[in-house]
Amino acid sequence: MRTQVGIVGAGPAGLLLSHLLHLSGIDSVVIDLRSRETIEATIRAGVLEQGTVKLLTEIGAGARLHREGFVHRGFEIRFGGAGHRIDLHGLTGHSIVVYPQHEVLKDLIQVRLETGGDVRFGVRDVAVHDIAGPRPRIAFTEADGVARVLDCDWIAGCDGFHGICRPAIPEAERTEFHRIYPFCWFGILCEAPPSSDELIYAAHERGFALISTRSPTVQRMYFQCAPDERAADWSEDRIWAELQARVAVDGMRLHEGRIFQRGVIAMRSFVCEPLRHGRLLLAGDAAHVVPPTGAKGLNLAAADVFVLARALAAQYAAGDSTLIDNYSATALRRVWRAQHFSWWMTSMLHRFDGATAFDRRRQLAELDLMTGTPDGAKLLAENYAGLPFG
Ligand code: RFL
Ligand code: PHB
Repeated sequence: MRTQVGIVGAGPAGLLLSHLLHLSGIDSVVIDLRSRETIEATIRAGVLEQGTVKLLTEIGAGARLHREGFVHRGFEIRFGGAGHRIDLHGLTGHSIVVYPQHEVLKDLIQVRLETGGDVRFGVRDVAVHDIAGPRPRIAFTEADGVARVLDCDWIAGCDGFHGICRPAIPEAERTEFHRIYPFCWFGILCEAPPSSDELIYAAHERGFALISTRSPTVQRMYFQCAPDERAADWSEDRIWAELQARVAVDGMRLHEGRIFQRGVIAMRSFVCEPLRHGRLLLAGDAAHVVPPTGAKGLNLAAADVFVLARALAAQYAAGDSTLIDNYSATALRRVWRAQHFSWWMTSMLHRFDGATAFDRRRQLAELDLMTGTPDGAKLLAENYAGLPFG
């Protein structure tokens, strides 16, 4: 088998890259360990930046997102017993759209298959070979048991944080930057009407909480928990008591309902540099991870592959390698800005064990600066709505 770009991973990065390449006349094959059904049912991100929405719209994958997604022109930060609205649209001219990642994936898989895309789900034994030379290969076993070798010009490692592409780069050729946070998020989905028209990020003495949404009848909520917390140990009453306590202002109560999905989510910051080794190009979570507080992970994956697709198109169309040679540096600049923002939101909004009374007062002063001054709010809004792509 042969293709121009072999793509490992059918998450947001891999599928979006494959379609962007197709629109530039470049062939690709996408392979993924998971089945299509599993990919389309896994609950992850919820917030799309304006740049991601624009890109999905331009490539013909935005129709349902515009019909079913919720446009939010602002969000709220709660602390010190009061709510503070960040007027995203007023401050930046941009909004965000709340539309779940698995719905984005359904839309991308559909457009990719409708336009003749080659996406192979449920493969196993994936390995990449000869990545430093001119003819890299991907070996894998198809879902039906047939062993394959895919010859490529380039391999895109879009296989997420636990994938095999990044570790295929010799250790001496990459540098990894890590931060693990001393807490996790307890995430739930529940059957209830929305409690608020906009997302609520709450910094409470008991810890952080986030109120998000999925549909008029399903809500997504999170609260900061200990790293060793076990989701099964919590009764529904205890979960609701914790959420209600953390978001309480002026007698406002969350609408409660049956909790039908729950899980504990690790919080980490991670970057691998550079994003290229020979003919292997990393994008998305394979190369970097952010804590979910800034809602940046999926959006960063989209920004990476936007830059990467443009670079590969210049290489194929005109033999111009300038953009591909600069891919890592170009993408990493935005990656580090998003790393900073995600770390900053996390530091500002969470309770840290061992924090002193001074630390807590300083945190409140920072929240006051960011929500209570026009310059602070604008900085927050610009970063949350998303930096330009490319
Ligand atoms: P993915 O989505 O992890 O996809 C990687 C794919 O590669 C496959 N794979 C392999 N395939 C072949 N061979 C192998 N050896 C393979 N190993 C792995 C996997 O099966 C998978 O299908 O990476 P990608 O495409 O880079 O996309 C990244 C995003 O998924 C991630 O950053 C976001 O979900 C992060 N995130 C959020 N991002 C946002 O922009 N906004 C949000 O509001 C937001 N909220 C979140 C989040 C992530 C969360 N969790 C669960 C970590 C909220 C949560 C709770
Ligand atoms: C979500 O809706 O899942 C969500 C929203 C905002 C975040 C993280 C997750 O910052």
